[in-house]
Amino acid sequence: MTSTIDDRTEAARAPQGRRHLFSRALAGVIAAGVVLAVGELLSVLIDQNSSPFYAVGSTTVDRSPAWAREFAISTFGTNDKPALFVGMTVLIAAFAAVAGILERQGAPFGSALLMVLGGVGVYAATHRPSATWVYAVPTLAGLVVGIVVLRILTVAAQMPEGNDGVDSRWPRRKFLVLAATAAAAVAATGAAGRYLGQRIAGAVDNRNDFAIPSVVDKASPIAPGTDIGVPGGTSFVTANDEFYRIDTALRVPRMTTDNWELHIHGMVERELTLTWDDLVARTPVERMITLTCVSNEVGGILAGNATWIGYPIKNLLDEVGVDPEADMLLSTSIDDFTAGTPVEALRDGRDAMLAVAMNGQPLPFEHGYPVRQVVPGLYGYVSATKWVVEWELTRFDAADAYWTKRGWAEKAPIKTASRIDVPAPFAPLVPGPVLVAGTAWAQRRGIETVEVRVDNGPWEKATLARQYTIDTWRQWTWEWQATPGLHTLQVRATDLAGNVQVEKRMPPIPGGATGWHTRSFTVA
Ligand SMILES: Nc1nc2c(c(=O)[nH]1)N[C@H]1C(S)=C(S)[C@@H](COP(=O)(O)O)O[C@H]1N2
Ligand SMILES: [Mo]
Repeated sequence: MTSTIDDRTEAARAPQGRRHLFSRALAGVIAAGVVLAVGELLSVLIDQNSSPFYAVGSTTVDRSPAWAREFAISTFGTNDKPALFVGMTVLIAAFAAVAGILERQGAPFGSALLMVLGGVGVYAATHRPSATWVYAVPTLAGLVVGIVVLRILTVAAQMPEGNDGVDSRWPRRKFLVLAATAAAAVAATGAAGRYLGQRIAGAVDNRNDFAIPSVVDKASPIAPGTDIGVPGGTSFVTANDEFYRIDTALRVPRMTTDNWELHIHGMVERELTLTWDDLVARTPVERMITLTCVSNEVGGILAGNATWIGYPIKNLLDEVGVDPEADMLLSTSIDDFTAGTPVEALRDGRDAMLAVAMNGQPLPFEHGYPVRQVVPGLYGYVSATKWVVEWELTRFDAADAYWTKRGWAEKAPIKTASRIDVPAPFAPLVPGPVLVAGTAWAQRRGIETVEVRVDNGPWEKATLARQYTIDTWRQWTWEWQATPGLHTLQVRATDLAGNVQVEKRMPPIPGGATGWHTRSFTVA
């Protein structure tokens, strides 16, 4: 079948060969795209975990060791998911291009390679939590269509070109037409899959129709002097669309209040399954609480403060009657993330709640719609389960939660922390008074003092904004008489329990980073 090419002179063969190589590679990439798109479309009918692309991505996330998560978060921040998708796409495209180049009419090496790729998809899909053999169907069907496409494109790419100038244009044009058709099909199928997925859930409408529960036990108003509004500083309340997002969900679960239920079981006197109506029949409270991620580096931005409306967890625990031997509430989300929270922390009087509203809005899908946990004083991974659907009362010596299995600490109270927000890094400064400002937090303990020092000089007390509660962060300012040259500013906080922020630089694993936030400035 390559005889036509072999008949040519050396001179004619070179560009021809390169073009064929490109066409073949493209054919492989398109075929792989078809596998994924068809898989995606069919997964809509089964479960998003049965989509090959999603399943492989989620498996990668779940099987990543602790250092890989820290690398991803410290390198890409909250863009860790797009980064994973881009990485996967590049890898799959490279693999598929090789498959396309290897494919021959009589020797389907490329098809074999696609099957290997498909095998990875089938493996990932059928090994997702709660998967059955049906989860293999989208990938397998995609594989069949993808291989057919690869065969057709390979034949088209190998069409002998006529010796006269007119005919020789046809095979290439035909290939281009086929390629364009396949690409359009890929795009259309992918889009249809995504669209259908969202529509079927009906979640967007459900959220739009959501009625915020009315609350009697409201959060106290923000007194003057709490949010001092330094230009460029961190605002006291974090807007929902600016609130940091950290989770393992490659696709945000789109639940509705209709399909939400919380099943409470384990070491309890009475099992209980709460529907949405059951939940909202209870009495909600409104509180302002600052959340913090254990992966937050010293000076990092993985913390946010919001007003939450929710149902006290303590009341629900009282309802089911917790066995005195149970010391852990293992909460599970719809996508099988788990957190282990000390029962003690849920009953000691702090405002631990099943939250349903955030800053006067229904929870954004990214932040757990329709129900998530909010527990003051504990890092999110041990307490803040979003899309929560199951509670098991158990023991720390009997169960391990998602991140604990991967090397993080079993219990994780938030560490006393402070950071410099203003001036921004590399801000051009001139000698004279410079307003330095920032935030400090020590949820459950509260901030007592914040101190700043320049070039390792004596610590000087910053001016604190009014403390809202011990469960929220606190703003501070300090006036610096800047002199020309390069200077290093450092900040540390002391909480109301007398703990000085730990100086020693430690990474986030296993229980949260420590160290004093440092920023250098050139004053000219
Ligand atoms: N379902 C689910 N809930 C989760 C997580 C997750 O991966 N899945 N991550 C936790 C972590 S590590 C943190 S820090 C908080 C972050 O909440 P946010 O994204 O609303 O800021 O959610 C917690 N709840
Ligand atoms: Mo986190």
